[in-house]
Amino acid sequence: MAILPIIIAPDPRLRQKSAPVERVDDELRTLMDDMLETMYAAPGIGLAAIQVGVPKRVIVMDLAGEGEEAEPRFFVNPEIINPSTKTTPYEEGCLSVPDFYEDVERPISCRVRYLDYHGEEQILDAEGLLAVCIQHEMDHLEGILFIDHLSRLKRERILKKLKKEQKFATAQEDGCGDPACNHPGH
Ligand code: QAP
Ligand code: CO
Repeated sequence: MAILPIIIAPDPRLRQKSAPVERVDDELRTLMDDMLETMYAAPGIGLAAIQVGVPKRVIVMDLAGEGEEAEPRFFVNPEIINPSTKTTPYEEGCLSVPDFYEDVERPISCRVRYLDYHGEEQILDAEGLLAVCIQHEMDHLEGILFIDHLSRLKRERILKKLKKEQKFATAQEDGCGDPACNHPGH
């Protein structure tokens, strides 16, 4: 198992559309295991493969609370069958949009068809946090982030702050502590 680096917005790789998985084999299970370990280490409750740079339709999730027994879930090629017309807001975050949390309005429940860890077809009726999380993660497969559901002003403000933080982090790594310094090669 391995902890993989998580891609942070506004990295263009997060905007790629993920491709369907052709077969659930040991190589894919290794990716799912690594994604789960990466998500637990963060810690987070859901992670899509594109967040670790792999444009495949794969999601891992675990909604178990602290002190509860782990409940890992794996979704390969998920499809939403019948989202409810009734929607509700939920305050979402994202490992690729660290430290920002905003209300997003989504269908309150949905049915999901997908392949599990063993490649078996499953159908799941999701509601509550499970429904929010599966819809958030399935957005990632289309290159969509939760901030895309916000007003343009809010989204731009968040992206600007993220960009600035990353510039600062890169400058520090490269031995220059000045956030205003953008000399090439520094
Ligand atoms: C998606 O998000 C989600 O900003 C999963 O500093 C979120 O695991 C679905 C996280 C809310 C439904 C409701 C975010 C960790 C984790 C951060 C996550 C952070 C550290 C987010
Ligand atoms: Co996310």
